[in-house]
Amino acid sequence: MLHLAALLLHCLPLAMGQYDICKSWVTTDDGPSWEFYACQPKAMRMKDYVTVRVDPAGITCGDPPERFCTHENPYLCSDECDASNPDLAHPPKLMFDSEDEGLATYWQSVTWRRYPEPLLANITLSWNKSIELTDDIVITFEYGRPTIMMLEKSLDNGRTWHPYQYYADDCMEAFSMPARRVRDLSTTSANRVLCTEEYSRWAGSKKEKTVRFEVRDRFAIFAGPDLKNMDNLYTRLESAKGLKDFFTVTDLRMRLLRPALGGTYVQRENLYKYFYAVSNIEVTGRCKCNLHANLCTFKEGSLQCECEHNTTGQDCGKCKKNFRSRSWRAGSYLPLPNGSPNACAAPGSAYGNCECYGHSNRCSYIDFLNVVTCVSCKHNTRGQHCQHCRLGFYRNSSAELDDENVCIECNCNQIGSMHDRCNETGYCECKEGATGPKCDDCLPNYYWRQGCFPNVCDDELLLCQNGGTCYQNQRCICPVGFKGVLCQQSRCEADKKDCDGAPSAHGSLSTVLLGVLALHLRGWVDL
Ligand SMILES: *[C@@H]1O[C@H](CO)[C@@H](O)[C@H](O)[C@H]1NC(C)=O
Ligand SMILES: *[C@@H]1O[C@H](CO)[C@@H](O)[C@H](O)[C@H]1NC(C)=O
Ligand SMILES: *[C@@H]1O[C@H](CO)[C@@H](O)[C@H](O)[C@H]1NC(C)=O
Ligand SMILES: *[C@@H]1O[C@H](CO)[C@@H](O)[C@H](O)[C@H]1NC(C)=O
Ligand SMILES: *[C@@H]1O[C@H](CO)[C@@H](O)[C@H](O)[C@H]1NC(C)=O
Ligand SMILES: [Ca+2]
Repeated sequence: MLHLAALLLHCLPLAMGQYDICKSWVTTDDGPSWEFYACQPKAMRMKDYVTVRVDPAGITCGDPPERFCTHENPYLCSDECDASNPDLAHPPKLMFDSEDEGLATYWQSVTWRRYPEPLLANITLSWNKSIELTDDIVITFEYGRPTIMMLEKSLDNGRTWHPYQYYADDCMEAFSMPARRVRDLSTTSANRVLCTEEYSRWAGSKKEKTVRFEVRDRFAIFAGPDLKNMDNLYTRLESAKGLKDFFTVTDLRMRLLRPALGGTYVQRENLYKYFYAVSNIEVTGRCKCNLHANLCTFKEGSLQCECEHNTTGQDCGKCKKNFRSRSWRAGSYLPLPNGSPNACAAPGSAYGNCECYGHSNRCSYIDFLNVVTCVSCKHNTRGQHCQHCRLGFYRNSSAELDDENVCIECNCNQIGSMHDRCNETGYCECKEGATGPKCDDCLPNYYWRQGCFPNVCDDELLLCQNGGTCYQNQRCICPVGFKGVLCQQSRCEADKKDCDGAPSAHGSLSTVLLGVLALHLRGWVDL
């Protein structure tokens, strides 16, 4: 079987499908060897791998059992939802089953019996895996599409959410946004989040059932109407910032904000015809494997890329152990048509095990020490294996040795610290009076003035004399007639006679204090 696979790989023309294979066994002048290509898994029906959650609790109909009507037949309310009867229940899983012979199975909400309180429901789809959308998201509503809804997405397994598209029969009224159509977007606005009125207007509940998130129309901006020019799309996906991420999701959420009304007004006397019913949610996409895998399998409840190119991780987002002689990189669609694998590499064979943790891709042999050492370590690392942090940096304890963020700058305050080095937890060594991890604070009784200086005066330690008052612990404000740092000296200009007399009783103390102060004040008195 393996032989056959190898043979097939060898024989299959590359043109069969773009980026379909990760490697092939080729014969060159130097003999046969593997050649590597950028590769990606096939697109799949992602609804088969999804976990769904519907909020709030109690929004699914049937507990207690409830009757409902339809817009077509508002006074013949014979339909019943009963969660305890499998034939009459409408649980969330019916949005993802395969429909037999046209008989729609659907999730259904409770009716709008609490009107005018809004009827709100969230349907959250989670994959626990990054997915790249390759076709439209299509949501099918039985009994009418919502008049207001919103699509949100997450890229980090539901930790943060972002608007993806707004839907309303009146965008201005519902979201204060002008109505736009995806078809009217241009190459520079292909990843714009917009509000559309195309899927919310009443057209009879049987006729128009679908709400779309138009992936194809956005692709067509680059690839042309029939998506014939995929090369152009792939080129743009590599070069336009944020474009790839725009089509990438780990989770999707439909926020249903107002049901179909079947007319302009809500008929209060018959609220049993207002509810949501979703029969299908189609999401077509491929696992995001960073162009390092062409297979994605469902294992232990989650999708996982089968990584090639000596990469590993759920998305092939890092290099395998012992293949870290250069930093990990995603594969690239460019140059066309086969792209670049950007494979992780084992340390060069010439230098047995020169491990640089991905911070250098060069090793050198130092003759007189008889060691092989990494050259030009990047990411602020140093050492034979780039395993230490440069001076002025410290080890990031939450990062692996091969992480680009492994070394964090000490950032010692230049004035407050002795030097720009810090200890293993990022603490700098402070000069006298300074404190704090970066030495940018002062100890009590010191104040900051381009460094920490002791207080000149305060209410406890050093009092201003002769009725002077302490100003911001920095200087004494002296009463008329006195001067000096502590107001210890009387002014004599007014009455020369006094100056000829003996110094005041406090003279000797003042002199001592002045001496102490002079030491501390040198730094700022003349500033
Ligand atoms: C739906 O989700 C949004 C966040 O995406 C949240 O603010 C809102 O309260 C949720 N609504 C319901 C009905 O759970
Ligand atoms: C998500 O996927 C990861 C990696 O496959 C797995 O370790 C984790 O248990 C999964 N989490 C959930 C909630 O399924
Ligand atoms: C990955 O490592 C294996 C050895 O385990 C090697 O044979 C193969 O060529 C490597 N692949 C790439 C793409 O470097
Ligand atoms: C430490 O490393 C982690 C993991 O890479 C990173 O998320 C974090 O930002 C790093 N911390 C700093 C301060 O750079
Ligand atoms: C770093 O210095 C701080 C403050 O002096 C100290 O609390 C901490 O224990 C030191 N860390 C190490 C690893 O020495
Ligand atoms: Ca169904």
